[in-house]
Amino acid sequence: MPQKILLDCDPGHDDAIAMLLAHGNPEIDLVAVTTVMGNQTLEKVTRNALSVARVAGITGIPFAAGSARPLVREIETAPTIHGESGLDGPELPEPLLELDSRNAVELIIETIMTNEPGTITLVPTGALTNIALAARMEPRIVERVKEVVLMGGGTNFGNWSATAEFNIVIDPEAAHIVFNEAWPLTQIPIDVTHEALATPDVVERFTAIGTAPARFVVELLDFFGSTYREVQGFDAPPVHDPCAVAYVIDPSIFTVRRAPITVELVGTLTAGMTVADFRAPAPADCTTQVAIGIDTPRFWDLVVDAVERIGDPE
Ligand SMILES: [Ca+2]
Repeated sequence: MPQKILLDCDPGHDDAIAMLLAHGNPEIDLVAVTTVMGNQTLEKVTRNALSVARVAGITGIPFAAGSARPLVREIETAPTIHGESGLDGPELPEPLLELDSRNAVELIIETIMTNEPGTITLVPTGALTNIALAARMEPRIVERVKEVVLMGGGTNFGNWSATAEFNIVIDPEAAHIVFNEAWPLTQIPIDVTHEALATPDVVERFTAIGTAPARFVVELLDFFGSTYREVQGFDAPPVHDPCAVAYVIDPSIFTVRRAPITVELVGTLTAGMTVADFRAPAPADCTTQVAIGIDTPRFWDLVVDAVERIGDPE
């Protein structure tokens, strides 16, 4: 049986590729997509999600928009990395799907409460605002979800500050809620996603597929590669978000370590940092774990295979 996931995202180049992986991989049943401000404004990332749905041929599932700003802090977006649209590079087709009338938070709650307990995995690849609000609005989702597998944070370094990663630092209060609920949670931090690099040989594999969705990926990676080179000094762009989907498909691609993890809210140099306590043994009631290693070739095999399987939807 394919695993049911709800993808909560802010597309975003790597979010778009996470959508393609979730849609194209036969082990995953993508049941809903929700959006949250982050890489760009809520309006822009929501339109991007719907455009990607058209490129990938995703139909018949709800897409809902959620939080337009963080819980406490002022909104901060990432045009230096993702461009003015949030998904600069490829031409973004006019969406065919209509947005669901529910708020993302309602859709997250309804999806978890109307499916069998232990069957829905939440995969957040943006700020954790929607997920935190859902946990507060309907606390029963915490024991009813299968797992939360999120991309965000850094164990040993940051990318938006010296110590903090973008998804967490733009809404650290929301992240604090999500990391401290009692649900099983797997963190995929930048320590491992910085090894998921779209090197020229990877880009060549997408080029060789020759379909419209594959060309879309190549154009995404071209733009993402240029900003990562200029702004962050990378030779090839780290493709963060599909790593969380890949973990759901095949956890053996990652090495994980069980540890209590929480989020710094008050540090003058460390606000928004995820703090994993690696002192052994982890407490018996610890429900969190963090990825500390990735098998990068097997990760790319999954993504290339998924894009190949999507074919040419239009
Ligand atoms: Ca993202």
